Amino acid sequence: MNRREFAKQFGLSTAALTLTGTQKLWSEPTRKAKPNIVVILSDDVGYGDLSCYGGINIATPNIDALAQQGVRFTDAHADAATCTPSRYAMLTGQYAWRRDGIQVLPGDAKSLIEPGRATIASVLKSAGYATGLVGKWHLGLGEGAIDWNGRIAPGPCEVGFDDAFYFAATADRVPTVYIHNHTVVNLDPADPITVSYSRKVGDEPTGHDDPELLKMKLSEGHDGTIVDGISRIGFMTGGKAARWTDETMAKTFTDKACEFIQAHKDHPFLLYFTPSDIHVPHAPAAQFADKSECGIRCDTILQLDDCVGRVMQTLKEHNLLEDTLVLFTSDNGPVVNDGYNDNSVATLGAHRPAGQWRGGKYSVYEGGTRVPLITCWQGRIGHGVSNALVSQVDLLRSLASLVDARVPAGQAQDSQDELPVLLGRSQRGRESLIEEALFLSVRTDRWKLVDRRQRPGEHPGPAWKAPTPESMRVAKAQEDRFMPGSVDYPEAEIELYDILVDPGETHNVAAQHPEIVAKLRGLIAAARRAS
Ligand code: NG6
Ligand code: CA
Repeated sequence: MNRREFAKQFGLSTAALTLTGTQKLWSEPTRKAKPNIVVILSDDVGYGDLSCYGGINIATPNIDALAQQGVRFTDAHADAATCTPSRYAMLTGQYAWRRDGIQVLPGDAKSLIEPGRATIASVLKSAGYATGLVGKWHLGLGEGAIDWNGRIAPGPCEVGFDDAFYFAATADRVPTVYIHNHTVVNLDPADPITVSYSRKVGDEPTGHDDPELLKMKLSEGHDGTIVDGISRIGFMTGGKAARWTDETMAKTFTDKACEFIQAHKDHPFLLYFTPSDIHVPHAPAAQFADKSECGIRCDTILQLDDCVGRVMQTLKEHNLLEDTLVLFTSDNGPVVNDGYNDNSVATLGAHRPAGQWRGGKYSVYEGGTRVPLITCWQGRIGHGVSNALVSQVDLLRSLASLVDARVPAGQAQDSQDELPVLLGRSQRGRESLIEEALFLSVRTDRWKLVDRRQRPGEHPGPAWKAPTPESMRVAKAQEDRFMPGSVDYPEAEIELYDILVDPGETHNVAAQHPEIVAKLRGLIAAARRAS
């Protein structure tokens, strides 16, 4: 299938962007010298999860409205197939695989972003922006042993956020409490919090010992402390008054996001809004439960869409739509069973979370990192579809360029100024990008190379070993649990796919194109040397 046929089949538009309004961007003074920036980074939302991306049996009218008024990207990438490395790369403009130890963090992990490292927040702050985080953090806190009852630092406020309302890691990890800047919200000093990832603390029931108490059964891991009928990864005790309710989390975060907009409506601001949806545990508010056609996981998509709608409505109410660049994206590809038996697999029906791409979250294939990305700035940028190759690692320099902020020397080494592409003025995206899952891969507009000898980290792990029939069976069974019908299991040491004719990554053509293999492996080697 060539690109045009492929686009036709999957409802993608190959038409050039409508660039009406784009010229005005640079010639007319904006009402504000510096536009507000709202980055909405959703969790585990796949390419096929939104109706504007051709999602089956799902309706996301608010996100679709962004796409109708802005630019919808078909080849946009998170930098990793899991959250922590992906978010690190986006915020710092540095590929996470350059450093050791950047993997999905427990809730008590220490702060990952070193003091002094530039982030989108610190760069925009230096240009006079008010900077806010609302939502999931998952980049570590403190310097080692965190005292949850005292001052929690360093954290988001030490890397550029003026105001941060967040939780530490994921909704399925302890501690299940909100933090505002440096302290746990609603903490009763008489009921102090203790957290451990290595041993049971306190005497509360756990998923392991007391499964009969669960309102949502676990399928893997997640057998620690039961909070609100759902057992989590890790153990906690205390902090009863501070614990969140899963079903109200989306509303709580969206309320905070809207309050931040309102409080800063007269001053340029960056809002980094990171909803927990649609990560597990899937526990939507009653308003959304059972409302979708594809099960509880899809119910959380409806909830996410509603949150996006509320943020846009708040911008509208304050007359800020023409002063605000909004970006919507996701931190990694989709997963269906991520450790809880919530019936998501059985109720999925025809919905295909990763769209036409192979694999999903955790996967080295396109489904792991090819995510929705929409940019919207009413009346200021063109609207249409862009097939340019773009990466979240470029946000830092692109946004710095937009607001004329200085990026400190030696920082954000992997970030490129791709502002014209993000604003729909150019369709010429990146020449290449390196992505990480368990292994590194490299993409150009045409090719994708997976190199199983290259592992993330400063000191890449042991060289790849050829799979045995048994190891392939185990890997395949594991993948199938995450994404029904997945074909993601180890095949060869080097894989090369011609994405334009083989978007599903089914035919490894490495043997036919040794020169392309050498060139792409050379790109990874050169990037590693530049560390
Ligand atoms: C995995 C968890 C998964 C999820 C993921 C992080 C198990 C079996 N699986 O280890 O449920 O929490 O980590 O997701 O415990 S991410 O989107 O933050 O990367
Ligand atoms: Ca994620």
